[in-house]
Amino acid sequence: MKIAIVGAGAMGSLFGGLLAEAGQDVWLLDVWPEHVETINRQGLSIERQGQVRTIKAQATTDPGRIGPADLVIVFVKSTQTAAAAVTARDLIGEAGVVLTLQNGLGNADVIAEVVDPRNVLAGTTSHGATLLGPGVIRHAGIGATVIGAWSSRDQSSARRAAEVMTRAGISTQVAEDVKVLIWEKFLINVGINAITALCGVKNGQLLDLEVTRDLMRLAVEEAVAVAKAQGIPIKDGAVERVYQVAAATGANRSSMGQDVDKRRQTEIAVINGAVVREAGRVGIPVPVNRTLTALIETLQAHYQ
Ligand code: KPL
Repeated sequence: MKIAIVGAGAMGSLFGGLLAEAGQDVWLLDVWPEHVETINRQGLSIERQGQVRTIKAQATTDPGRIGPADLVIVFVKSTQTAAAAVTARDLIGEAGVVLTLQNGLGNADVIAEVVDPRNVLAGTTSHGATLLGPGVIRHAGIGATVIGAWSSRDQSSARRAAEVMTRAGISTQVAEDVKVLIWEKFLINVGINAITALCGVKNGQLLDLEVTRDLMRLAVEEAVAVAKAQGIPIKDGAVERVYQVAAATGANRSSMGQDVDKRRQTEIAVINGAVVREAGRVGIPVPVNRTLTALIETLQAHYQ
């Protein structure tokens, strides 16, 4: 299968690298020339539990070099989704499909404004990865990946993609209703990302103090109330699940924490900012998410 990864940061490089290692025809597309050149010159190095292996892969900064792809996986930061959707549409031609595995709410809708919605797949992944430098990533954690058709009932493309990903060691299931799954992953990011970014701590440190656990709980409970008001059937125990993920990824700095550390624009608009937006539609007050959003927006507007 010919696969293009749009956004070869940590997660894009991980998925692209594993798919290339399994023999798929993979192209990594990224805007960082040094990363692209290093991958083309010496391969993509993946560190996992102290062992490093190097995978031969093709990378480019120019989508025009790739040609029609059967599957395009979008892994850009959500601030870049609209532009990535146009690139993805041009890459799939008539027959391909676009899969988003990005964090946050709204990415699939943004892609489906540009790509025929019947050709859009969406999902979540719990793999963890960190970009260590040009051409080098760390595979920090293995977790489930679940995908499905975004707005069609035909799951055949999702099944084909899941099969190829599973053969590459990315164990992937197909789900009928990916919207609920995306909300469930979203709740994890609502409870963890902004607070770690603002406090300069790792995910696990959020659990050290009752006052921090309370703040996480309040942010997540607001988001659950919004989901329920929109008819999204969130299972009981959402706050406990967020605590469990914080513990399981305890040594990680969240993606928003890494963004703030590197003075990059964050995904606040599709995480706590999305809670504020969605809450406005159903008339629910969400002061904790509003405050977290305002603090991150202020912080990122004043990077030196
Ligand atoms: O998805 C994540 C992120 O950092 O964006 C979690 C699950 C919180 C892991 O760090």
